[in-house]
Formats: sequence, C-alpha cells, structure tokens
Amino acid sequence: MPSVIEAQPSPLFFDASRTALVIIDMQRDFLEPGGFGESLGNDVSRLAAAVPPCRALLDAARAAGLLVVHTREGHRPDLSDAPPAKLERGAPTARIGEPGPMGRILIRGEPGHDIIPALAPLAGEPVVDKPGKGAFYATDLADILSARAITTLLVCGVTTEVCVHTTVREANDRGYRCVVVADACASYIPEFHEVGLAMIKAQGGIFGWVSDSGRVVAALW
Ligand code: C5J
Repeated sequence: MPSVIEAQPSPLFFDASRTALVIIDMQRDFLEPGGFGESLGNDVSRLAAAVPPCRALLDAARAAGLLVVHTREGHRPDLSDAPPAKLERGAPTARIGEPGPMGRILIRGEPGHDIIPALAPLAGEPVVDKPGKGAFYATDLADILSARAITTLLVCGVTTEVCVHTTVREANDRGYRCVVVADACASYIPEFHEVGLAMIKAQGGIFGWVSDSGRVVAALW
C-alpha cells in the first residue's frame, strides 16, 4: 500500500517495505571537537542541529519496520584504502591517521570513527564502512539494498554537500528515488547546505526530492 511524502518538487509515493533510511556519517569524527571535521578548520557545533531530526527519523523508521543503514567514512589502520591524494590534501591540524583526542583521525576502530551515541545502530542494522565520500564506492551497500528490493532511500546525515550529495547523486544514477531530509542534514558551511538542497530538487528534481523530518515522520506513521 503506497504512502506519500510531502516533498519538493512534488509529493513522492513510496512503498515502506521497499524503502530504506540511510544515515550518512553521523560520527564523532565529524560532530565532536578533536576529530576530522575540526582538523580541517571547521566549527563542528554547526552539525548538532541535525541530530534530533535524525533521531526522529530513526525512531519512526524503526517503528515502521524500514531497513535502516548507517554509514561511516574511515580507513583501515594501515591506510591501504586511503589514496595519497586524500591523505596529502590541504593543511589540516592533524592528517588522517595521525593521533588526536579521539584516537587516530578517521581510522576504523578508533573512538572518533564511532557513530554518535544518540544515533547508535541497533544489532541487525547494517553499518557500511566506506573509504570515500559516496556510500556505494568500495562498499556492499548496493547488495544490501538489492537483497531487500529497496527502491526508495530516505537520506540524512553529514555533510549535505559532500557525503550526502555524493551518495544521492550515485543512488540517483543507480535508479533509486532519493528523498533528502533537509533538517536532518547539516554542513559546516551553511550556504553550502542550502545550495546543496536546492541543487537536488531543481530542474524537476534532477537528483531527487527534498523534504523535512516532520513530513517524513508523518508519512511513516
Ligand atoms: C566529509 C562527509 N565532509 N561525511 N565527509 O569529508 O561529508
């Protein structure tokens, strides 16, 4: 039985049994001081506003029986999956793999790599570890979604214009209908958040749809 999400540029009809919530990179390394995000010179407090809407989506998705997928950006401890172009870029205060207050920056298994406690995965919810910005590159996300015949993705997390955008662009090319949940996404650069959302829904929804947590939660109940 299809339901409808009020969204822009148009309402989206969806089948909850073929819909997944994908929460992108809500990790301590991006949201807390001392991690990757701060090492790049960002004010990490700018991401905090997305946490309660993500939590509301998570609660509603779990209650509705949706597949919930969490992603984490990070690298193997030996950095074999981190290209030099990524490791050497810019002038951070600490580079990927260097020690910080939450362990080695952006490394799997370190405290900073964990998803924040407010959004901790439940047993049975897939956690996709990705070395890149997009959640499909070098991961088994496509297999996880295809095993459940998923056609629609509700996407939230950080940051809007980087990992959320890269994932949504590729998901769109792979044929998924993507709804980006605006208030459950955030960026260190507020204008990039706004423009990133505008780019998704422009031109008749060139990459997908944009809604908000209140409307998505209402559609799931
Ligand atoms: C970034 C991400 N911004 N998760 N990663 O480097 O958006």
